Amino acid sequence: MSSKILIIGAGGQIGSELTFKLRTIYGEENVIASDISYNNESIVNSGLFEIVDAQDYASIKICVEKYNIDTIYLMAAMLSATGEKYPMKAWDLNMSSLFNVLNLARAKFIKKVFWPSSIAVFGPTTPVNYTPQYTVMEPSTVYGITKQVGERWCEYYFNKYNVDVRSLRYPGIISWKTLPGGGTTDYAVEIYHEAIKNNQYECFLKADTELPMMFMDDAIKATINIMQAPDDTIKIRSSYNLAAISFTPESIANSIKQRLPDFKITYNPDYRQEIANSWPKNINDSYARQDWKWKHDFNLDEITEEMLTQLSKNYNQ
Ligand code: VAH
Repeated sequence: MSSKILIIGAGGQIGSELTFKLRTIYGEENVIASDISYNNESIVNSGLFEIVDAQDYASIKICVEKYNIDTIYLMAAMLSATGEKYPMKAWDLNMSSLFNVLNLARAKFIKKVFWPSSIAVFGPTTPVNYTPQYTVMEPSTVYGITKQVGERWCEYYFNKYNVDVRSLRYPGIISWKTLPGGGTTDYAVEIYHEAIKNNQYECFLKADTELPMMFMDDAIKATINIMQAPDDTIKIRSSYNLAAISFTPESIANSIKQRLPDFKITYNPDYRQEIANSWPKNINDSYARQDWKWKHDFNLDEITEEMLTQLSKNYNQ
């Protein structure tokens, strides 16, 4: 019998694309999208949708029982930049939503959980190059703290209550279908929109700020892969390092200039520079590649080609 899946936070950047992908794999009747609002009309109007408050255990449980859900992808969170503006809201949302879903699994209302962590779990004392799976982790953002603590709780619920929770430390993710919100890596999405609209972009990070990044298609592939992997191949129940490429604002601008020679980038670093400075430049994801055969597909120029092609259509250019 097919899985019955609930995506919490389906209106967001990753949640929306995950919803469409899961619908093609498991069938529309087996995938329920949910969010706190009806804002993402493409999600609301394209399949089963429910209003679910990730911070309200009863709200999630009602939906789980209504559709006989067995798997939850918890994609609702407050990201790094917004989290620094509203630290206690970020803590409350990111932690209460995780506990709600883990406790539903502990109580056997559901069988399986996906929960996204992030390279934001690493901090300024973490080795920045080829950052290993196991290393010093002193995150300096609230978002990073919630992800570090969340990883500890995921591993605890697996060891103590045998909850099948699986997790990935996502890098910055680039996509064109749904705008990201409140992230430090969002510049790598904004730059393509501005290139198409105005042929110029003022970047809020310095030119040489190297960060781990990934195209959305790779992030969705990794998420599906880890959730479909046989139980005995998942050796890490905190969260797996996950990597594809790393680049700087300067290198993404140079990639764009190969298609748009007159594109201009300027730099005006803001508070998000300090956040980016606390994160690794690139990630060692050898455990994911070894345990459940992860491999990425998209390099920077392929991402640029796809982003500019799709956004040109969206802006009717
Ligand atoms: C953020 N996009 O910028 C997220 C991500 C690695 C960064 O977790 O906050």
